[in-house]
Amino acid sequence: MNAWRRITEAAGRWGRRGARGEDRAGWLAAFLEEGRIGSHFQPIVEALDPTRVYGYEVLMRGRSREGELVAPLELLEAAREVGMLPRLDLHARLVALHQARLHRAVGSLFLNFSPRAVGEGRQHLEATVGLVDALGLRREDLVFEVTETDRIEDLQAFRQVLETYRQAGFRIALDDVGSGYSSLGLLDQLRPDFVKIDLGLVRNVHQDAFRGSITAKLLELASGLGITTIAEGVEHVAEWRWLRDQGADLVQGYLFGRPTTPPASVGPGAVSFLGTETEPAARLDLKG
Ligand code: G
Ligand code: MN
Repeated sequence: MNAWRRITEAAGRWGRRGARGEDRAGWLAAFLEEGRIGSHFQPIVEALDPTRVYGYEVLMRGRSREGELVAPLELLEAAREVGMLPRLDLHARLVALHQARLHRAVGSLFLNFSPRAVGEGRQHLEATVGLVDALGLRREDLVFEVTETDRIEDLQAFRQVLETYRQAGFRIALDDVGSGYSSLGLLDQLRPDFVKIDLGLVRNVHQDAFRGSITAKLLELASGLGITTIAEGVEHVAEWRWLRDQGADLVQGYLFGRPTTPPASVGPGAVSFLGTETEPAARLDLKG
Protein backbone atom coordinates (compact mmCIF):
# COMPACT_ATOMS: atom_id res chain seq x y z
CA MET A 1 0.00 0.00 0.00
CA ASN A 2 1.42 3.36 -0.84
CA ALA A 3 1.91 6.13 1.68
CA TRP A 4 -0.97 8.20 0.40
CA ARG A 5 -3.47 5.31 0.67
CA ARG A 6 -2.34 4.78 4.25
CA ILE A 7 -2.77 8.45 5.07
CA THR A 8 -6.20 8.63 3.45
CA GLU A 9 -7.43 5.48 5.14
CA ALA A 10 -6.17 6.63 8.52
CA ALA A 11 -7.90 9.95 7.94
CA GLY A 12 -11.11 8.16 7.02
CA ARG A 13 -11.02 6.08 10.20
CA TRP A 14 -10.49 9.18 12.28
CA GLY A 15 -13.11 11.16 10.42
CA ARG A 16 -15.69 8.45 11.12
CA ARG A 17 -14.63 8.00 14.70
CA GLY A 18 -14.65 11.75 15.16
CA ALA A 19 -18.12 12.05 13.74
CA ARG A 20 -19.46 9.29 15.99
CA GLY A 21 -17.63 10.03 19.20
CA GLU A 22 -16.86 13.70 19.69
CA ASP A 23 -18.47 16.37 17.58
CA ARG A 24 -16.55 17.43 14.50
CA ALA A 25 -15.47 20.78 15.95
CA GLY A 26 -14.17 19.03 19.06
CA TRP A 27 -12.35 16.45 16.95
CA LEU A 28 -10.61 19.21 15.03
CA ALA A 29 -9.94 21.44 18.04
CA ALA A 30 -8.14 18.51 19.69
CA PHE A 31 -5.54 18.53 16.89
CA LEU A 32 -4.78 22.16 17.64
CA GLU A 33 -4.90 21.91 21.41
CA GLU A 34 -2.86 18.71 21.61
CA GLY A 35 -0.19 19.97 19.22
CA ARG A 36 -1.00 17.38 16.57
CA ILE A 37 -0.69 19.78 13.61
CA GLY A 38 2.76 19.72 12.09
CA SER A 39 4.60 21.03 9.06
CA HIS A 40 6.40 19.20 6.30
CA PHE A 41 8.88 21.00 4.08
CA GLN A 42 9.36 20.34 0.37
CA PRO A 43 12.47 21.82 -1.23
CA ILE A 44 12.23 24.33 -4.08
CA VAL A 45 15.53 24.28 -5.96
CA GLU A 46 17.28 26.21 -8.70
CA ALA A 47 16.54 24.79 -12.14
CA LEU A 48 20.11 25.34 -13.33
CA ASP A 49 21.61 23.69 -10.25
CA PRO A 50 19.13 21.60 -8.24
CA THR A 51 21.65 21.13 -5.42
CA ARG A 52 20.98 24.76 -4.53
CA VAL A 53 17.88 25.08 -2.35
CA TYR A 54 15.97 28.33 -2.84
CA GLY A 55 13.49 27.56 -0.09
CA TYR A 56 10.71 25.23 1.00
CA GLU A 57 6.97 24.95 0.50
CA VAL A 58 5.41 24.22 3.86
CA LEU A 59 2.61 21.65 3.89
CA MET A 60 0.33 20.94 6.82
CA ARG A 61 0.11 17.47 8.30
CA GLY A 62 -2.08 16.21 11.12
CA ARG A 63 -1.34 13.31 13.41
CA SER A 64 -3.91 11.07 15.07
CA ARG A 65 -3.53 10.21 18.76
CA GLU A 66 -2.11 6.87 17.58
CA GLY A 67 0.54 8.75 15.61
CA GLU A 68 -0.86 8.10 12.14
CA LEU A 69 -0.69 10.84 9.52
CA VAL A 70 -3.96 12.62 8.73
CA ALA A 71 -4.30 14.22 5.32
CA PRO A 72 -4.55 18.01 5.30
CA LEU A 73 -7.64 17.78 3.11
CA GLU A 74 -9.52 15.93 5.84
CA LEU A 75 -8.63 18.63 8.37
CA LEU A 76 -9.43 21.47 5.99
CA GLU A 77 -12.80 19.99 5.07
CA ALA A 78 -13.75 19.53 8.72
CA ALA A 79 -12.62 23.09 9.43
CA ARG A 80 -14.69 24.47 6.58
CA GLU A 81 -17.73 22.52 7.76
CA VAL A 82 -17.62 23.88 11.28
CA GLY A 83 -16.39 27.38 10.44
CA MET A 84 -12.90 26.89 11.85
CA LEU A 85 -10.95 27.42 8.62
CA PRO A 86 -9.42 30.77 9.61
CA ARG A 87 -8.37 29.34 12.97
CA LEU A 88 -6.79 26.22 11.46
CA ASP A 89 -5.10 28.27 8.76
CA LEU A 90 -3.50 30.65 11.25
CA HIS A 91 -2.56 27.82 13.60
CA ALA A 92 -0.83 25.89 10.78
CA ARG A 93 0.98 29.04 9.70
CA LEU A 94 2.33 29.77 13.19
CA VAL A 95 3.41 26.14 13.60
CA ALA A 96 5.20 26.38 10.24
CA LEU A 97 7.11 29.48 11.32
CA HIS A 98 8.14 27.89 14.64
CA GLN A 99 9.24 24.69 12.91
CA ALA A 100 11.14 26.54 10.20
CA ARG A 101 13.04 28.46 12.87
CA LEU A 102 13.61 25.38 15.00
CA HIS A 103 15.07 23.44 12.08
CA ARG A 104 16.85 26.49 10.69
CA ALA A 105 15.29 25.97 7.25
CA VAL A 106 17.32 27.93 4.73
CA GLY A 107 15.95 30.42 2.24
CA SER A 108 12.38 31.36 1.52
CA LEU A 109 9.30 29.78 3.06
CA PHE A 110 6.30 29.29 0.79
CA LEU A 111 3.04 29.16 2.74
CA ASN A 112 -0.33 28.30 1.23
CA PHE A 113 -2.83 31.06 1.66
CA SER A 114 -6.46 30.16 1.25
CA PRO A 115 -8.68 33.05 0.16
CA ARG A 116 -11.47 31.38 2.08
CA ALA A 117 -9.47 31.57 5.29
CA VAL A 118 -8.83 35.29 5.23
CA GLY A 119 -11.88 35.97 7.39
CA GLU A 120 -9.98 37.95 9.98
CA GLY A 121 -7.34 39.24 7.59
CA ARG A 122 -5.92 41.99 9.78
CA GLN A 123 -5.68 39.83 12.87
CA HIS A 124 -3.90 37.06 10.94
CA LEU A 125 -1.45 39.51 9.46
CA GLU A 126 -0.61 41.00 12.84
CA ALA A 127 -0.08 37.57 14.39
CA THR A 128 2.12 36.56 11.44
CA VAL A 129 4.23 39.72 11.48
CA GLY A 130 4.60 39.47 15.25
CA LEU A 131 5.90 35.91 15.14
CA VAL A 132 8.11 36.40 12.07
CA ASP A 133 9.81 39.34 13.79
CA ALA A 134 10.01 37.59 17.17
CA LEU A 135 11.66 34.54 15.60
CA GLY A 136 14.13 36.71 13.73
CA LEU A 137 12.97 35.54 10.29
CA ARG A 138 13.25 37.93 7.36
CA ARG A 139 9.90 39.15 6.11
CA GLU A 140 10.96 39.02 2.45
CA ASP A 141 11.69 35.31 2.93
CA LEU A 142 7.99 34.64 3.43
CA VAL A 143 6.01 33.94 0.27
CA PHE A 144 2.25 33.49 0.40
CA GLU A 145 0.91 31.12 -2.26
CA VAL A 146 -2.53 32.07 -3.50
CA THR A 147 -4.72 29.34 -4.94
CA GLU A 148 -8.36 28.37 -5.48
CA THR A 149 -8.78 31.88 -6.73
CA ASP A 150 -11.85 30.94 -8.75
CA ARG A 151 -13.70 30.79 -5.49
CA ILE A 152 -12.82 34.28 -4.41
CA GLU A 153 -16.16 35.94 -3.95
CA ASP A 154 -14.88 39.44 -3.48
CA LEU A 155 -11.71 39.85 -5.51
CA GLN A 156 -11.43 43.51 -4.62
CA ALA A 157 -11.40 42.78 -0.89
CA PHE A 158 -8.95 39.93 -1.38
CA ARG A 159 -6.60 42.16 -3.36
CA GLN A 160 -6.63 44.62 -0.50
CA VAL A 161 -5.71 41.89 1.97
CA LEU A 162 -2.83 40.82 -0.28
CA GLU A 163 -1.70 44.42 -0.52
CA THR A 164 -1.42 44.65 3.27
CA TYR A 165 0.77 41.50 3.19
CA ARG A 166 2.96 43.06 0.55
CA GLN A 167 3.24 46.30 2.47
CA ALA A 168 4.38 44.29 5.49
CA GLY A 169 7.28 43.08 3.33
CA PHE A 170 6.00 39.61 2.39
CA ARG A 171 5.91 38.28 -1.16
CA ILE A 172 3.12 36.68 -3.19
CA ALA A 173 3.04 33.62 -5.46
CA LEU A 174 0.21 32.67 -7.80
CA ASP A 175 -0.18 28.90 -7.31
CA ASP A 176 -1.43 26.20 -9.70
CA VAL A 177 -1.11 28.33 -12.84
CA GLY A 178 -2.42 26.30 -15.75
CA SER A 179 -4.91 24.33 -13.66
CA GLY A 180 -8.62 24.97 -13.44
CA TYR A 181 -8.06 27.01 -10.33
CA SER A 182 -6.19 29.81 -11.93
CA SER A 183 -6.64 32.22 -14.80
CA LEU A 184 -4.32 34.50 -16.73
CA GLY A 185 -6.40 37.51 -15.73
CA LEU A 186 -5.19 36.99 -12.19
CA LEU A 187 -1.62 37.66 -13.27
CA ASP A 188 -2.72 41.20 -13.97
CA GLN A 189 -5.04 41.42 -10.97
CA LEU A 190 -2.55 40.15 -8.40
CA ARG A 191 0.82 40.97 -10.02
CA PRO A 192 2.60 38.23 -8.07
CA ASP A 193 6.33 37.95 -7.41
CA PHE A 194 6.28 34.24 -8.35
CA VAL A 195 4.12 32.01 -10.53
CA LYS A 196 3.94 28.29 -9.89
CA ILE A 197 3.23 26.23 -13.00
CA ASP A 198 0.77 23.47 -12.12
CA LEU A 199 1.95 19.86 -12.12
CA GLY A 200 -0.75 19.04 -14.68
CA LEU A 201 1.21 21.03 -17.25
CA VAL A 202 4.57 19.74 -16.03
CA ARG A 203 3.71 16.06 -16.37
CA ASN A 204 5.33 14.76 -19.59
CA VAL A 205 5.83 18.32 -20.77
CA HIS A 206 8.85 17.15 -22.78
CA GLN A 207 6.75 14.68 -24.78
CA ASP A 208 3.43 16.46 -25.25
CA ALA A 209 3.83 19.21 -27.85
CA PHE A 210 0.57 20.92 -26.92
CA ARG A 211 1.41 21.04 -23.23
CA GLY A 212 4.97 22.03 -24.05
CA SER A 213 3.84 24.98 -26.11
CA ILE A 214 1.50 26.27 -23.38
CA THR A 215 4.16 25.87 -20.71
CA ALA A 216 6.89 27.52 -22.78
CA LYS A 217 4.63 30.52 -23.46
CA LEU A 218 3.66 30.80 -19.79
CA LEU A 219 7.33 30.78 -18.76
CA GLU A 220 8.15 33.38 -21.39
CA LEU A 221 5.19 35.54 -20.37
CA ALA A 222 6.05 35.45 -16.67
CA SER A 223 9.76 36.06 -17.23
CA GLY A 224 8.93 39.00 -19.48
CA LEU A 225 6.93 40.50 -16.64
CA GLY A 226 9.82 40.07 -14.23
CA ILE A 227 8.06 37.29 -12.33
CA THR A 228 10.12 34.39 -10.96
CA THR A 229 8.87 31.05 -12.30
CA ILE A 230 8.55 27.79 -10.39
CA ALA A 231 7.55 24.51 -12.03
CA GLU A 232 5.93 22.16 -9.54
CA GLY A 233 5.37 18.43 -9.44
CA VAL A 234 8.56 17.57 -11.34
CA GLU A 235 9.01 13.80 -11.14
CA HIS A 236 11.20 12.92 -14.11
CA VAL A 237 14.66 13.96 -15.18
CA ALA A 238 13.43 14.69 -18.71
CA GLU A 239 10.77 17.06 -17.40
CA TRP A 240 13.35 18.92 -15.34
CA ARG A 241 15.79 19.21 -18.27
CA TRP A 242 13.07 20.52 -20.55
CA LEU A 243 11.90 23.08 -17.97
CA ARG A 244 15.46 24.24 -17.30
CA ASP A 245 16.12 24.63 -21.01
CA GLN A 246 12.90 26.63 -21.43
CA GLY A 247 14.05 29.05 -18.73
CA ALA A 248 12.12 28.00 -15.61
CA ASP A 249 13.91 29.65 -12.67
CA LEU A 250 13.00 27.17 -9.94
CA VAL A 251 11.70 23.61 -9.77
CA GLN A 252 9.92 21.56 -7.12
CA GLY A 253 8.79 17.95 -7.06
CA TYR A 254 9.44 14.41 -5.90
CA LEU A 255 12.48 14.24 -8.20
CA PHE A 256 14.26 16.68 -5.90
CA GLY A 257 12.59 15.93 -2.60
CA ARG A 258 9.37 14.89 -0.91
CA PRO A 259 7.80 16.96 1.85
CA THR A 260 9.66 15.96 5.02
CA THR A 261 10.25 17.07 8.55
CA PRO A 262 12.79 18.22 9.38
CA PRO A 263 13.41 19.92 6.04
CA ALA A 264 15.90 17.96 3.93
CA SER A 265 18.78 19.52 2.06
CA VAL A 266 19.32 18.52 -1.55
CA GLY A 267 22.95 17.48 -1.72
CA PRO A 268 24.74 15.99 -4.70
CA GLY A 269 23.80 12.55 -3.34
CA ALA A 270 20.10 13.33 -3.56
CA VAL A 271 20.37 14.42 -7.17
CA SER A 272 22.66 11.66 -8.35
CA PHE A 273 21.05 11.85 -11.80
CA LEU A 274 22.86 15.14 -12.48
CA GLY A 275 25.11 14.74 -15.44
CA THR A 276 23.72 11.30 -16.26
CA GLU A 277 21.38 10.52 -19.09
CA THR A 278 19.34 7.89 -17.28
CA GLU A 279 17.21 8.35 -14.25
CA PRO A 280 17.83 6.00 -11.34
CA ALA A 281 14.58 4.19 -10.60
CA ALA A 282 15.44 4.40 -6.90
CA ARG A 283 14.61 8.10 -6.92
CA LEU A 284 10.98 7.31 -7.59
CA ASP A 285 10.72 4.86 -4.70
CA LEU A 286 11.48 7.44 -2.04
CA LYS A 287 8.88 7.52 0.69
CA GLY A 288 7.44 10.89 1.70
O1 G B 1 -1.76 23.07 -4.68
P1 G B 1 -0.34 22.92 -4.23
O2 G B 1 0.63 23.23 -5.34
O3 G B 1 -0.03 23.70 -2.99
O4 G B 1 -0.16 21.38 -3.89
C1 G B 1 1.00 20.86 -3.39
C2 G B 1 0.80 19.35 -3.30
O5 G B 1 1.49 18.70 -4.35
C3 G B 1 1.30 18.76 -2.01
O6 G B 1 0.31 17.93 -1.46
C4 G B 1 2.52 17.96 -2.42
O7 G B 1 2.72 16.85 -1.60
C5 G B 1 2.19 17.57 -3.84
N1 G B 1 3.39 17.33 -4.65
C6 G B 1 4.59 17.93 -4.53
N2 G B 1 5.47 17.47 -5.43
C7 G B 1 4.82 16.55 -6.17
C8 G B 1 5.21 15.70 -7.27
O8 G B 1 6.34 15.69 -7.75
N3 G B 1 4.24 14.87 -7.76
C9 G B 1 2.97 14.84 -7.27
N4 G B 1 2.09 13.99 -7.81
N5 G B 1 2.57 15.61 -6.23
C10 G B 1 3.48 16.47 -5.68
MN1 MN C 1 1.17 25.39 -3.06
